Amino acid sequence: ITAAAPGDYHTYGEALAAVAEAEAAYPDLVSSQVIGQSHEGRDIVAVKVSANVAVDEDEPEVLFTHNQHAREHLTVEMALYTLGELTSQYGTDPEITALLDSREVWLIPSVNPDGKVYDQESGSFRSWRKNRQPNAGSSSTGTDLNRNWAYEWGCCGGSSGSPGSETYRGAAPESGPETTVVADFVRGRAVGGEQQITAHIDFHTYGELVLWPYGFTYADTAAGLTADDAAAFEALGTAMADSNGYTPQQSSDLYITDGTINDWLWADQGIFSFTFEMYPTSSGGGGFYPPGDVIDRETGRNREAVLTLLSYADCAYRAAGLEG
Ligand code: 0X9
Ligand code: CA
Ligand code: ZN
Repeated sequence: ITAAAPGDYHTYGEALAAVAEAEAAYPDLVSSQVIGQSHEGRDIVAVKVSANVAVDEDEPEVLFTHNQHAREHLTVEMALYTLGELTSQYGTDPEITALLDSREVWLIPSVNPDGKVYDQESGSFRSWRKNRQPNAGSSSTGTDLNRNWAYEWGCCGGSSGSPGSETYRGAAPESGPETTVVADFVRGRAVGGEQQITAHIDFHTYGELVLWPYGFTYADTAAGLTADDAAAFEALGTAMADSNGYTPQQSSDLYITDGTINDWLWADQGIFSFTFEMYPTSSGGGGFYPPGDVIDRETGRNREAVLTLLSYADCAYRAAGLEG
């Protein structure tokens, strides 16, 4: 397998340019906004895609987050694929047309722009994972944003308190500015006390997995996660995995994590929140840096899974045959 070159993937700047192009080409469908800045001051952008995009309609909202981990560049391509597919197929594909007529989609193509730039800016990739925030009293840089969320932060041996670790949880929950920006955006989607976002995927690489909460405990049910909730997660996660060939499992079955976005979005915000680990599997395929010629195949591979999540955004329990 040929290793990827940094030029095989959109840079942060090129990704923002692609968003701006989509917004210009489809002004009734696409609207982007800067929701805050990274540690180094780069814009973190959220892209809304829906019919009548300028109006906040009373429709279920679905969030897709990408690139919490710097080197997982394929996930940014996934955001651009979804944006391209939804826009180009609206009014042509009946399923996409019906979904954009009844849902509001939010894409955050890069949660960690500083890390992405750092990983990609020199002639060769740096295998960087965390953000680029300095740590007081340490020469090590960076927080693992996916250990920095404010639910059961650092509870359970699923993160590290050492700044040099790849899974450093940060000095406090939401100490990473990028975590706070996205968490504030989510909190801001509550209207009259009701969270409008009902479903979410956080895209990572790699492993070809569909994962759901909790990550902090091996227990199948726990505080805030009833048997009905767990059944809905499993049914919807399995339905999505049936379409892309990934392996579905509770995230703790992979390994214990604490302070992840999935656990916070579910426990604190009541959002059906999944992690997708994209191509490749753990053996072969180029690891974090698959060659650019797999991008179309491996983003398009998730088309049906994304549409399935959108279709159940009115009631995830329906996937398990439950009323909710
Ligand atoms: O460890 C992570 O943050 C994710 N994997 S990655 O290789 N992209 O870093 C997985 C998080 C999902 N949660 C659990 N596995 N508990
Ligand atoms: Ca709408
Ligand atoms: Zn990751």
